[in-house]
Formats: sequence, C-alpha cells, structure tokens
Amino acid sequence: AGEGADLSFPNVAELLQTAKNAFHKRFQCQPTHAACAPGRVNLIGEHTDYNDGFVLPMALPLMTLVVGNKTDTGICRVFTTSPVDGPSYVEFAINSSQEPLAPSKPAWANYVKGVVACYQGPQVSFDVVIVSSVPIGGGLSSSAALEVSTYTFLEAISPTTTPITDRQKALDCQKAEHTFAGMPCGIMDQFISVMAKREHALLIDCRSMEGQLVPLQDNKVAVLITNSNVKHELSSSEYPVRREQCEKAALALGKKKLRDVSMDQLEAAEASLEPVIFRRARHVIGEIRRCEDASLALENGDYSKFGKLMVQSHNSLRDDFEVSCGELDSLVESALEVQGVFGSRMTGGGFGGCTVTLVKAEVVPEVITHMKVGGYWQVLN
Ligand code: GAF
Repeated sequence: AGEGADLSFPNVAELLQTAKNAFHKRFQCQPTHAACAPGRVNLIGEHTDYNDGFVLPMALPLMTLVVGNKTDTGICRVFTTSPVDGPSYVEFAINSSQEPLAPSKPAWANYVKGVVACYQGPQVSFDVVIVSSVPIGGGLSSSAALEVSTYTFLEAISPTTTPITDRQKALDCQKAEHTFAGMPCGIMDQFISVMAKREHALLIDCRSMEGQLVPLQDNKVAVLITNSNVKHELSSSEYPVRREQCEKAALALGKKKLRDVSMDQLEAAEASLEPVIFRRARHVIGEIRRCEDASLALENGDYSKFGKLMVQSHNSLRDDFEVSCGELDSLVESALEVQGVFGSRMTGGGFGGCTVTLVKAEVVPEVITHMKVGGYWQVLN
C-alpha cells in the first residue's frame, strides 16, 4: 500500500460525488465545472518563506474541491459543507459600485471573495459548492487549498486571453489571503498547492520563486502526519509578530532579509540585538540551512540525517521561535520514543495543528498506537 490512514477521509471521486450531490440539492441543477487543490505538509523549513529562505513541502491527497456554474446574475452564491464560522451559505455581488468586494463575516468566505477580487481574468458571477477533506485550521494549508481551488475554478469558467503562469497564480492567491483574510503569510502554501507533483516534495527557493522537485521513492519509509486537534488563539495573532521580529532583525543587521545573514554574522552581532530578536533570527538562519541540508539528505536516502534535522528544527521552533505548544511537543517526544522513527517535528505555522514524522514504514502502526492519536501516512513511493 502506498498510503493509509486510521482516520478515514474521502478520495477525490467520493469528494466530487459529495460536492455534486450538495450542489444539486442547493441549486437544483448539475454543476458544469469542478476544480480541486491539495493541502500540504511541510517536511522542513518553517517560518523561512517570508524571510526569502527555503521550504520543503509536499502535497497531500487531502484536498478542497469547488464545483459550480457560471451565471449571469452578477451575484456569487457560495455554499460550503464545512463552515468554520457562521453560516454555510453566502452571497455577494461582483462589479457593484454600491457594494464593492470587501472582507466580512463569515471568515471562511473571505478566501473565496479575496480570490475573486485578485483574479486576473474577467469578473463573472457563479454558483458554487465547496467541499474539503483538509482539516480546517489544522496546519495542513486548508486556506491555500481553498484559494487555489477557487482560482482554478475561475480559470475554467472565465479564462484569460493570455494564460496565467503558475507563479502568478500562487502570488494572486497569497494576495487574496493578505488582503481579505488579513493573514500576512509567505508564499509556501499557495506555491505547493499550485505546483505539487505526485511522489515528490518540492524544495522552494522563496526568493527566486523556483521550485526543485525532490523524488520521494522508497517503499520502506513513510511520512506520518498526526493532528494535535488543537488550535490555540495565538496562531493568528503571533504570526504577524514573528514576521515583524524577523524584519527587525534583518534591518538591525543591515540586510534586506534574514536569508542574507550568515550564522557567523548573527553571532558577531549578538550583543547589539535584543535577546528575543536574536533568537528569532537564529531560528530562521539555522532553519534555512537545515532545509537545504535536509533536501540533499532526502535525495541521498540519508533518512537518519534528515530525521536529526527535523528534531533540530522542532527544538528551534519550540525554544527560539516559540511557536510550538505542549500538545505538539508531546506528540514529537512520543514519536521519538519508538525505534524506527528517524525524526519528528511540528509542521506549519504552529500553536497547534499537526506534526510530521519520518519513520520506517513497517513501524507506522506501532508509532500511532504509541502516540495515541489517529494519523495519516504515506509511504515514499
Ligand atoms: C503558514 C504560512 F501561511 C506559511 O506561509 C508559512 O510561513 C508557515 O506558516 C510557516 O512556515 O502556513
């Protein structure tokens, strides 16, 4: 088996059927178009994207699907089967001078509105239903999956005269999140959701916006994802604070971004920096290096090295960047107690969500039992 889960989640065909049924029930007709985009797990390279560094995510078979029709009413009608907040149905007008597109409640709909506002093609109205198997707010990039699937749906119903590049699409979706969801995210989540390839991780250089595929092909090794099922309030408020601290560090060191600072330069400047700013920068500079090293280790099949880097990454996120939490630390510690586990770390923005563990495929069931959580795993083949 290439993958497994002791938590059941629908495959894409089942998800599509659910979406079509829900669409028919709500709008009394069949949808003409469907678009989907995956969630992701980041293997290593955390909080490095907005510092122009490297990240190494891979897409998951968990995804968001948008089905619907183009309409000529000027009103977009949007229904979701997994509302996080407020009602599951919203309507909004496009091209309306009385009611320009703006963020409002419920929050989940802002991702859709934001993408409509940032889409480069002709503005058209539509009826859609959204279904998703990405755990909402679980640190597996449910936001980007919604943005990218919405964008792809718009490309299908309202094509542009010149095709939009993948890079531009990721940037437009990021802009939607910045401007409509108020989250100053980096580019990792949108980039991998647009550009992921099966059986590969993607080493993304967030400065040049170049991606390099890293094959994941070894049926003796698995990537295991476990969900802490917590999301602390701090997750949205602390992210912008971390971003600002990184910018402050780069400025104090006379560089554009922390990508431009070496560990030696940082250490030489320690006395001139506030301790907290020093620690934030130490995480980022170390993590950019770890991500590059880890990607090489993965290519060479050196899982022990990769695992060690994962643990260093987690410790740095916990101690220097301070974005972990007790639940994530316990999951990581518990995974590391099992023989055959190469490494484990929190993944995503932090303050809850998931951990990712690199493990010998044969011991996955033992790890899950030991961790006392449900998990999703994918063997590297
Ligand atoms: C969130 C953000 F959206 C990403 O851009 C990235 O910064 C990540 O947190 C941390 O690595 O997922």
